[in-house]
Amino acid sequence: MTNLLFALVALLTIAALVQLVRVNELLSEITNRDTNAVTDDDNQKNGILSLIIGGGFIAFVIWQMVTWDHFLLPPASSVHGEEIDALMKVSMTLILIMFFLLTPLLFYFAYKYRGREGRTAYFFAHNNKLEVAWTVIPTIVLTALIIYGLRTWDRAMNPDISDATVIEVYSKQFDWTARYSGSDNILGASDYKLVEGRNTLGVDVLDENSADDIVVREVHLPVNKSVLLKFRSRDVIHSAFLPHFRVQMNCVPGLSTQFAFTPTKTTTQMKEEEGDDFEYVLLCNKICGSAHFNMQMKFIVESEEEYNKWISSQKTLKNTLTLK
Ligand SMILES: [Cu+2]
Repeated sequence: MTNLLFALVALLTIAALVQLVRVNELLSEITNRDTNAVTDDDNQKNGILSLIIGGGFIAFVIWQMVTWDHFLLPPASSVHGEEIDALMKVSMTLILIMFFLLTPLLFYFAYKYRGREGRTAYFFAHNNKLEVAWTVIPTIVLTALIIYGLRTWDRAMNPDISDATVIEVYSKQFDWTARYSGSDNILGASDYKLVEGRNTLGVDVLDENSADDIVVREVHLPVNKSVLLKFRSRDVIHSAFLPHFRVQMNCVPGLSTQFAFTPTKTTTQMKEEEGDDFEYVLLCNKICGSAHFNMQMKFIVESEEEYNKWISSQKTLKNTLTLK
């Protein structure tokens, strides 16, 4: 019913506009004047409007930057994250300088060179110096930026993982489960066909690497130690997103993906900086279904002693699932 009303309003609006144009046409016939002709007065009005809209737009951008700044993420809490932040800062600085330089000029020129009776455009065909300048300068700046970006990406995606703690992050509609690889640092084999009863991850209990694996619903990490997350999905594509560590990776059914990083700040440190209710979270960043919004898991970064104490208090799979 509401949709029908909307459609009716839209239809009537169009009809009204068509009638207005028709009235205009009739008027021009009666007064013997071309109402479509652009006059100096029109240009003057449009020029000033351009100044007002341009100025308003830039003011709005500045207002957004000031008002919504606190919604931005705090500085990265991982080694590669700091490099990504630096890259982001350089890119954004360049973009903002160009924006605040060019946008006011664009609107000002629209006003300054507005049409006026008797004024003709200056015919400017070619200038080699200008052509070279606006080709070479952006080429140099953008090439440098791309090389810098590729090197940062390469370092983030290919870190040394030789002594990283291996943890599986398992996604399904609509929650996360993690599996530590235990004292051998090797995850036991798994298969979706083995998902049954309490074996929600489909771990192969006959694989000897499974025995010391630890399944948890909250991930603890020791600070300043490399961790390798291996992602699996049971049903649809999910996306594991750890915003504070600048980590994001798709979890794809039938495929194993991974991401390694090193946390640099403990949860306690972050609480001191960001407020008592701060927690590291793993979120799903793919709209994967109706309860997608609620798909999250807590991550806790702590000192090595605290971590060791916690992990040794957790039950291994040998103790939770029956091993034959
Ligand atoms: Cu999801």
